[in-house]
Amino acid sequence: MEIGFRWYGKEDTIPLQYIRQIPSVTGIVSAIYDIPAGDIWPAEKIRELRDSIERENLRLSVIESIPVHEDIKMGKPTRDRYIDNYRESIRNMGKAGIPYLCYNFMPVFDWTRSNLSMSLPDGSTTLSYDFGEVEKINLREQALDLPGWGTKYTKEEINRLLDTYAEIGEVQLWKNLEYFLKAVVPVAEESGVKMAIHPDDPPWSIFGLPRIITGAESLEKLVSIVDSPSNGVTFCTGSLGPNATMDLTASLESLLERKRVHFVHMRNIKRLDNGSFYETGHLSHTGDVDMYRIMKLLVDHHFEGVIRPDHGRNIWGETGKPGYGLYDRALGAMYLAGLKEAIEKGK
Ligand code: DNO
Repeated sequence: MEIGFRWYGKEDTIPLQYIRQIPSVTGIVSAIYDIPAGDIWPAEKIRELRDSIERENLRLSVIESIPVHEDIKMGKPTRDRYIDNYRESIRNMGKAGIPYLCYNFMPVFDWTRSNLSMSLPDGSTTLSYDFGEVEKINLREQALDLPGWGTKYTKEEINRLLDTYAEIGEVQLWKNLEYFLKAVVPVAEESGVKMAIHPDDPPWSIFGLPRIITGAESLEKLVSIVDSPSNGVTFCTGSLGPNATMDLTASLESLLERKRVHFVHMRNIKRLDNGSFYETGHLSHTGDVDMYRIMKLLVDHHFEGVIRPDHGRNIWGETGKPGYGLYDRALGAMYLAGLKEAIEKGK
């Protein structure tokens, strides 16, 4: 198991040199951010990214993410062209020797929060999700721009997307995912790349858009669609944690037994009433995710993939990209390394 750290490329305010100084971190999780969704990632650009990381004595372990073009998710006739491009990007990743690819299949919006700076009693701030508040948002009336979405839409575009996805619904979205996986997983396998879908965050439908990667059953269903080690999951404890009905450890164990977990996002959340939640520090007792049990399963199953501390709070006056400051994520990495050492040596 390798401990990785997400880095947003040269634009990131956190330099690789700082990440290198976090004891235990050897892997970098990154992406190329200036390629439009749907275009091919050229081999040369991937190599450049890889080499810039290796020059700092780190390694590019995971691509998070190559975005899946909306036409693929919607099953439009144009999808085949974008799927071909995706396959080519995977081949190029393989040639550069990058082993893991994290992606998601969330319609239109990636992770969603209602507050980016909720105050905690210790004076830190964190990301939170108020279920009622998000329910009240009418996207047809109100423009929104939240982090993680990467794309801005006009009112007309949003309306068109909402209408199209309302027709698609969950059943068809699964079919579109299946079509995509059947086309790309064999190429990933040939290329030595392991794909790892990221669960929907939060794990339920928002703004009337269908969302399907929401819990234990959907993860099992996903890995069964194409029976290949290249068709796996990113087990994100903070995305799945808000699903109060899910037994995270049972699900992780089953997927580890099937050897389909390639990447783990370690993040803790605290559930509130009615589906609301906020993100806590990484330590188990601050939230609802038992990080010790997650790490124990990874160690016991000789997990060979990559884990990374996920979103941190803003502490020590740090400002910056929501969830992706240096300090709290570095504390998270150390906590995870400590858990790992204790479990390994306690055996
Ligand atoms: C949020 C991240 C997600 C993730 C994508 C993967 O912090 O975990 O944005 O990168 O969903 O495709």
